Amino acid sequence: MIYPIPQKNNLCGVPVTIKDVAVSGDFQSLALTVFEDYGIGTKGDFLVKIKVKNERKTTYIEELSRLSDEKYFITVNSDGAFVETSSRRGVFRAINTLSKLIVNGELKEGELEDYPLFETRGYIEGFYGHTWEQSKRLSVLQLMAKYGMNTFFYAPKDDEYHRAKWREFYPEKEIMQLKKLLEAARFNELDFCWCIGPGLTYCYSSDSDFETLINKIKSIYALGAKNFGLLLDDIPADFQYPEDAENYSDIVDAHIALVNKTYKSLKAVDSSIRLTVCPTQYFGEADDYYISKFARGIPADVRVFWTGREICSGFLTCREADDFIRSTNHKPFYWDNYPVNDAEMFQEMHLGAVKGRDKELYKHSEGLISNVMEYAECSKIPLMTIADYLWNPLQYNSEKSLKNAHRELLGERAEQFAYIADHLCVSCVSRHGSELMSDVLSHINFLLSTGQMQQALTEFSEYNTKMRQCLEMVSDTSVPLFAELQKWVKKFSLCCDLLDAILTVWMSPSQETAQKLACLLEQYNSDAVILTGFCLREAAERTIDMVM
Ligand code: LOG
Repeated sequence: MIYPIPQKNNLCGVPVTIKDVAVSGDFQSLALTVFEDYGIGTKGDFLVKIKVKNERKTTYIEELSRLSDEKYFITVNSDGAFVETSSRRGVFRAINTLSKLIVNGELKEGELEDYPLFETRGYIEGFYGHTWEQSKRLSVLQLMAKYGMNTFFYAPKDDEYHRAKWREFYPEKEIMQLKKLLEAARFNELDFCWCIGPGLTYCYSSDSDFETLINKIKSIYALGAKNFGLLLDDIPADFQYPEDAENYSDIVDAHIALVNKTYKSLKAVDSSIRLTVCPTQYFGEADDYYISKFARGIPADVRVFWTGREICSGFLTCREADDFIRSTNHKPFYWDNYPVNDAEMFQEMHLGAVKGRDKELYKHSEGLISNVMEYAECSKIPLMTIADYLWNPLQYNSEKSLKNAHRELLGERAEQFAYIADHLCVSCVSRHGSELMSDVLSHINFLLSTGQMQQALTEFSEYNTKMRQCLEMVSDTSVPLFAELQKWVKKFSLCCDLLDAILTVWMSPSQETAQKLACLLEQYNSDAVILTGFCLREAAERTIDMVM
């Protein structure tokens, strides 16, 4: 199985085994680069012919009643593959799919037709905390492109030129980095959207502030960006300057005026510029005063960010999206606060697959942008599942998608990694953690209750051994993903000690062994880092009670 799952995969004839391909037709050099990225040779005799057929660069998708530049067809027979699409983006998607099929040994004769269901699929560096290093940015961007995302929003709260010092222009070094990022996004067929958050100090009545804002945006436009975001989240809900209070009766009027002025100025610069805004009320009831007035007061083609019923929403539903559309005249553009783990969530690590987003949400929204964690390597895991969901939500399977993410990112280490990942998925999308441990412990408890002590001990020590092996693996900080996890690895080590102490009490029950277990449990519970809770505590307490 390849991910994201293609819409219509009828490549089910005779298997085709190839080591090397050759490329002819349109966008050859792009195709060669993609194949080479997957380690596929490009001097072989299996010919991949590419035809970009359409001047308008788009193809109609019946099911979605819209045009798309991402739809593609692949026809495979014994001596070659024929790719047909309407744009460079379509070629990029098709060659990624072909490469995955070749690498997995899943290429067969037949036909494949594919397109994404969500129109806008991406992620936003929009968290509070250390901004990502450039190399991490590039690495996440490439991976997400490989998995079919088409949008990247640049909005790190702690990039001071984005927010705190929004009036200041980027110094040369930062400008060069943004330029590189933009080029990488372009090569990888992601729309790059640069955002500004002036609201902490912006004076809505000041012509000079407005001019500065537009000039700042123009300085990024000069690098080639065409997508911009004006973010008014997490700013004072009241006026800061007396002149604003005099000129506007309400903050929402000031925000509407600002968006409209910005829109007009940017469209005058280049009519193809696209504007997205984040309102100050970006979650909650869709018919509240601010959000309905705000969105009704701005142009229809300005996208409006919305995080759902909550800041971090467990569920995003079609029904709530429809409420939003009715009250605002805009489809919600989801700023999905998963997997982000900043602010009050800083003790949690969000490695679980995305869940709780309706399968048909693509029909009721502009798209979805996922807000990531300060931890770039860790973010890749949930992001891969989000990319799968967004491409083909109807066939999305969270467990399989997560397994695939582990395999892609960890290779042979994936199976062992599952022992710690089990405890790192409590978040707004799932309150249930430690499912694997919970199953193991409850089975062991069953064995004990039915007098099968020896079997219980065997299974428990096997589990503990696996946990220890996993601990040893994730303690290797030369692996970037593991390096980011060290805060949780420390507690995981305590968890392993606790499991061993439980086992010790079983094997030699005494006041002494039980006392040691009680001490460890206290130490474990007083560590604020969030790892596994209930099932482990229960097992330890039950064991202590047995003796004391
Ligand atoms: C911020 C966001 C932050 C997130 C989670 C939005 C629109 N803005 O409450 O930057 O990462 O929550 O803490 C936010 O969500 N505000």
